[in-house]
Amino acid sequence: MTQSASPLSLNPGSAAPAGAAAPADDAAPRRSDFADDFLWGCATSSYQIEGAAHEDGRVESIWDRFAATPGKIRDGSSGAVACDHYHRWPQDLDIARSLGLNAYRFSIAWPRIFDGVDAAPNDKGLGFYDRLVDGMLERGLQPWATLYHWDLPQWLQERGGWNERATVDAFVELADAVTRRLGDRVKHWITQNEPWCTAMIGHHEGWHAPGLSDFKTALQVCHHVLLSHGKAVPVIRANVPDAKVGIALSLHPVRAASDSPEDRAALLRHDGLRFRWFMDPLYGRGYPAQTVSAVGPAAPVILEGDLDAIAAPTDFLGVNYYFPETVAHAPGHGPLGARVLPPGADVQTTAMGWEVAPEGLTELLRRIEDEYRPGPIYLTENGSCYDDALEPDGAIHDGERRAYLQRHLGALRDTVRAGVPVKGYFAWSLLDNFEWAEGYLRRFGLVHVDYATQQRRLKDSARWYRAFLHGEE
Ligand code: GCO
Repeated sequence: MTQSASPLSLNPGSAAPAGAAAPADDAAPRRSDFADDFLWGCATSSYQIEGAAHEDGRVESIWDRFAATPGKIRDGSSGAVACDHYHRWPQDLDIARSLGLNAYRFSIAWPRIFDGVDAAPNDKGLGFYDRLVDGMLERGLQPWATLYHWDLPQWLQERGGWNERATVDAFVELADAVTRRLGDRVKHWITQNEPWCTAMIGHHEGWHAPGLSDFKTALQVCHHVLLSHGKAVPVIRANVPDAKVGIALSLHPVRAASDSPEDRAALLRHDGLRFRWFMDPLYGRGYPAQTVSAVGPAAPVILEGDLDAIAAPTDFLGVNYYFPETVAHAPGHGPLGARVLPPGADVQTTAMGWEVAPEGLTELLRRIEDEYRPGPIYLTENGSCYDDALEPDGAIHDGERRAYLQRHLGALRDTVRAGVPVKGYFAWSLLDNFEWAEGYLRRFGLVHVDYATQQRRLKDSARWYRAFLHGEE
């Protein structure tokens, strides 16, 4: 399949491009290329690493239920044990420190905090995060807490889940309880992780929990997830006056499959739903009008005040970047007759089949800066999956992951030099973990996990990141 590399200028009337003249630099990135206060982290999420599914009052999540449904997880597994991080967190944080990280992104498991029976939060659940946060601070890791990384309590799903407005209120209660407890120590808060995935993969494509396949529901869910973000922002600020609050979006740079008018029109339709449906309302522009009319009766119910709430000013934008998307006109495909093409045979890909495109990171971040000026930007996830081989001597020679990391940090350096205010980078992920519908078949970690023994081993990529962070690369 032929793919044109022609990125689309989607908003020609916007502000002048950031540092349009800055050239890409072929030299390997060095830590000293970045500001002294640049944040260097790894990212994780609760369901993917914690395990301890029944401990200390944790109740069932939609991912426990989904994983227990035959055929949903490729290897039939679940996050019930995962990396057993619930018990092994001191060792995991020791590893993070030994790499030279100065920040650590984690998420709060909602089913540990509210069980649907007691109105009061579960003290034992909060106690776990208390200890975890203290552990980070003792090791010089700045805690970055995500309030929702997809593990909705099943009891809320049974009341309609994110399709119901009441779940927005429940999320605000979660935000309130967690920030009251941790806010004296945690100053960086991410409300929602990747609303696209919650809404569209969980409720339209159906291959993530709760596994529904209804476009209208997905758009209503999306609205409620964005609303929950906006409504939580002032609550977090009230509890933590010096908080920095933001959201993490999964975004892709987009290109048309060809310069044909049909493919370019398909790209605009796709972009309206995949990118602007999130960025526009978050930055005060409401949902993009053309996309609203394109989705017709599937458009969400929006109550008075919702759009103002969603546009609550934030302190940073979190961007999760993995790969670019190439879009073709495809009548009858998806809700808008547009299709994301698989990468061509001549393109380098990861074991997920995702295109490796460090320059796409620069393109994406420059677009965000040019069109929205969101303030400080953090790369809250970026990483790669490869089929790692554990050598008899315990080594894992993941040269491709190492190159992916190195090349993306090079692109990040170029992006910062071009004037985009990126202030930190979180590699996905510290550990191999439960990769959702792919179970344990996919490894994204810098650190290898042997699931039979729970032994952790640094891969070559982790050793490279450590050397980079210690200024030895
Ligand atoms: C995300 C996902 C991560 C995935 C990673 C690789 O936030 O993008 O939540 O949990 O594991 O993206 O697919």
